[in-house]
Amino acid sequence: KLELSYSDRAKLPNIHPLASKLLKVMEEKQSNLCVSADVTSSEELLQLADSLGPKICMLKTHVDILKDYTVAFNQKLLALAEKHNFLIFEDRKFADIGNTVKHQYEGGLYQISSWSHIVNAHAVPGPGVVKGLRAVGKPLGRGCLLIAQMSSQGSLATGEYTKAVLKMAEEQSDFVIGFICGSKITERPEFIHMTPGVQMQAGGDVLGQQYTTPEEVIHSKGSDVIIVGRGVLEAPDRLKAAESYRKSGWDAYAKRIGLCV
Ligand code: UP6
Repeated sequence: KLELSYSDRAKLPNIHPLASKLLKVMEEKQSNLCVSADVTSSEELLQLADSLGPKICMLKTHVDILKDYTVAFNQKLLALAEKHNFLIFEDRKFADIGNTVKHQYEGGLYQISSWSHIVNAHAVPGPGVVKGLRAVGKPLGRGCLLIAQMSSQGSLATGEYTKAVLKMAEEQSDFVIGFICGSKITERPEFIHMTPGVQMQAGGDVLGQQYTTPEEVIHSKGSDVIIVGRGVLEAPDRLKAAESYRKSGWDAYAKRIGLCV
C-alpha cells in the first residue's frame, strides 16, 4: 500500500496550518532535511542559515548555547527563514509544569515564542506542559512537537511511555503537530515525524548519541524529517554535505511513496 505524499498530506482537512506549511515547503524544496545548527556563535549560525537555507525545510537551534546572543539575532534569523523559505525550530525541550513553561516560552532572555515557529516538549509533566505552551503559542500560530523517543543510548522514552505521548498529542492536536521519534509511531498522516541521530554512516559518539542513516530513517522507519547536526557541521564542506543529506533523505522518501527518481 502506497502512502500519501507530503503535498497530499498538506491538503488534509484536519491538518494544523503549520504542519501544512511545513509539508508544502518540503515538497517545494524537495527537502526533508532539518539542519541542527549547534554552533556557539550567532554570526556563524546566521551564516549557516544563509548558506544552507536553500537546502533545508527547517533549521533547528539551541539558542541557549550561543555565547553572544542578542535580541537582534532573532530578527536576523527570521529574515533568513523568510528569504529561504524554511521554518525555525528551537529545540528547547520544555519539561516543567504549565505555568513555568509558559514563562520560559514567552519571556526570559530569549522570548522564544516571538521567533521560533516550532518548539518541543517532554511529556513527563503530563498534559499541562502542552496546555502552558499552547496558551502562548496558539494565538501566534505556533506548533509543538512532543518527544516520543530519543536517539540516545539507554533512553527511557520507549514502549508504554511512547504510546502515552501519542495519546497526549491526539488530545491536543490543535497545537501538537508531531513528534521527535526514531520511527513512525502513528499512521495518522496529519502528524509529522522528525528524527535526530542521523549520519551517513550508522554509529555513535562517546556520549551516547546513536546514528542511523537517512535511508533507514525515512524509508525503513517511516519518519518524515531527518535532523542532522554534526554530519553537516563537521564536514569539510558544509554546503556539499547538506546537499548530500538532502538528496539521500529525498530519494528515500521518493522510494517510500513509490515515486520514480
Ligand atoms: N537531539 C538528539 N536526540 C534526541 C533529541 N534531540 O540528538 O533524541 C538533538 C541534539 C542535537 C541534535 O540536542 O542538537 O539533535 C543532534 O545532533 P548531532 O547530529 O550532531 O548528533
